Amino acid sequence: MSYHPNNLGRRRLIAGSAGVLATAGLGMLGRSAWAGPTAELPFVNGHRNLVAYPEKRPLIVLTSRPPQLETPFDVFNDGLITPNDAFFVRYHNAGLPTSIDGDAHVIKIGGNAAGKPFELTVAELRTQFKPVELIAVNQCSGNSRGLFNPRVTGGQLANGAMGNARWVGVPLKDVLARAELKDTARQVTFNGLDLALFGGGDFVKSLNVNHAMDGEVMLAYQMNGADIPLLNGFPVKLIVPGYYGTYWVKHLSEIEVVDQTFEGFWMKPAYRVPDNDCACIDPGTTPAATRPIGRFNVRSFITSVTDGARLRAGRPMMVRGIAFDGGQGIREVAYSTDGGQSWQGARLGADIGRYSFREFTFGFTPKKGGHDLRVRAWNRSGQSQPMEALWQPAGYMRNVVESVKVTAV
Ligand SMILES: Nc1nc2c(c(=O)[nH]1)N[C@H]1C(S)=C(S)[C@@H](COP(=O)(O)O)O[C@H]1N2
Ligand SMILES: [Mo]
Repeated sequence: MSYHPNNLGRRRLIAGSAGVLATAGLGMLGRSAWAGPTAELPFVNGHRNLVAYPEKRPLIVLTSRPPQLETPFDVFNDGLITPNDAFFVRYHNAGLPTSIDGDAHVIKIGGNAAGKPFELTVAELRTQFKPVELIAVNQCSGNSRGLFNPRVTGGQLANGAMGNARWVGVPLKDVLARAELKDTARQVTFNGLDLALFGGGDFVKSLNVNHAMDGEVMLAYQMNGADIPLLNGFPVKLIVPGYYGTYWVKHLSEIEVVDQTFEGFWMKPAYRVPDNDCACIDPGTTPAATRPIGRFNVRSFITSVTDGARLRAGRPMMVRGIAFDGGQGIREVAYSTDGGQSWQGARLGADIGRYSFREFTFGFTPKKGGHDLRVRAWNRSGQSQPMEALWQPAGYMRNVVESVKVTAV
């Protein structure tokens, strides 16, 4: 049986036999059976292969088993919403589900602090609850890790492990209400269908119960008006607005309300940051204490001009980019064309939600010679981006003011 990129009802079947993915790995399939156009893309760390996986256009392959795919950065100049087929993919474990019936898929809700455990199919999730819609950025904690200096281990990502989508689903709060939480409830844990085949532990994440009940955390079953692509978590994915992607559990199958702080491997020791204001340390030192990674810090990127570009001297141009933060919303973006010596205000585009990318533009007429373009954003509580890169051992949370060097000829 072959793979069909179009809707098969609500079923996703990406391999003829369930064993194919497990034995061959998605990456191999991406390259052989379903290889789309492949190409090479210049990358800050050298060249990376572009490969088309199921339901995806050619994306930058970091690892094929498990699949880790990065969005080529020019996609972010096409619009504020990241198309489903261009959205980055990140998995920790190789045991991906290969066939899921999207309507019959069951989410189990229980745990020692749930008074009334129950099960819910995705069909019931769609029909028995009132849907909500939210535009929100998903960004991997390690987005831009490959730019760390000194270098750190882990996926050597450039800036494409992020994306902005319109999510439709049901507030987690409404689903948890049916479970009749006990007073002892402290955290809620989330597990998906993918399995650890080679150790490392099943990927399970947790949120404090008040966060889980905030009304914004969502069980999404739609992404940009379509079913969520399999590699992004079909048929249901946890949306944690403003928080790093690690909490956005895919193929969600188990929710447990528990009376303790959950400390499974992917909460501790993994995905923690130094417990201080900058979430950073000096290279070579050890943090005094750590905490689970939380909200996005403020970031901004020029998208219409790439580092190393050659521009036409004397010709007026419009420079465009995007900014976002952990949910306060972007208040201001400033730009510099002289490496940060002088700054002016950029024009902000429409506000389509405080968890979304926000567009900015500014006019620039380059004189002959080199220019160092920089942008810096502030959110509504005055938080901004550092001028010098901060460092931490896991390569999380880079948000330095980036430099785009161009030459006008
Ligand atoms: N089931 C499952 N969900 C997961 C993960 C995973 O390995 N398994 N990785 C998380 C991490 S670290 C990130 S960055 C996001 C990436 O979401 P995406 O692949 O849809 O872009 O998924 C999160 N949800
Ligand atoms: Mo991530």
